[in-house]
Amino acid sequence: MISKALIPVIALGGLAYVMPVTASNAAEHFVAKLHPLNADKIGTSASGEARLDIADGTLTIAIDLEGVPPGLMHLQHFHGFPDGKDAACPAAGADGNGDGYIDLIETEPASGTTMVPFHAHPATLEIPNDTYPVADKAGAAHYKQTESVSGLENALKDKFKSPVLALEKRVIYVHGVASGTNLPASVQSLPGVPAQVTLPIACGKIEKVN
Ligand SMILES: [Cu+2]
Repeated sequence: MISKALIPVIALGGLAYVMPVTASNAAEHFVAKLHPLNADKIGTSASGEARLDIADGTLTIAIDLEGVPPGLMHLQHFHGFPDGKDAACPAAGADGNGDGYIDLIETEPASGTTMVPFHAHPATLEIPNDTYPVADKAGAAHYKQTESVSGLENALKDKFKSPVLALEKRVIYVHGVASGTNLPASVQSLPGVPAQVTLPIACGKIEKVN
């Protein structure tokens, strides 16, 4: 039988292993409050929060959404400028062609380009993918994924010559309305991708928190 007198000794021994915490493995935390885009046009107001945490070389991303068009998959990414310019969500004036919609192409001057996808394999940087989250019938969607920071940085270096995550300089976008949604032909998208898939429905600036 183990004497109770031994327990404090064991506890102290454990403490000695936990003590040498250095700055290099301190966790970093980021949050993006996601605000609706095009809500007056699509008839639903999408909002939510993204949390990004970096610890021990791993990025953990969690995104919770409500009010998104229900029952369909929503593309979500961080967008930004590979040259390090600070990205922002679009102002109301971003609707350059005046059709009442802020489409994906019209977000580029403020927000830059699509960089990292939030689906099952972010470090692939593959934008077309069928593993983005699917909203439930009530318009809620939840996403949680981990990815290697070095894997992401290597991929960013290869694709954009920009080997840094620089999360505070990025914005998060959520996209997509039902495929049957009637959009004017003036709503621009990526080549070969229906505007319904890429229409921005929420955006939030990533900010560092303690
Ligand atoms: Cu995007």
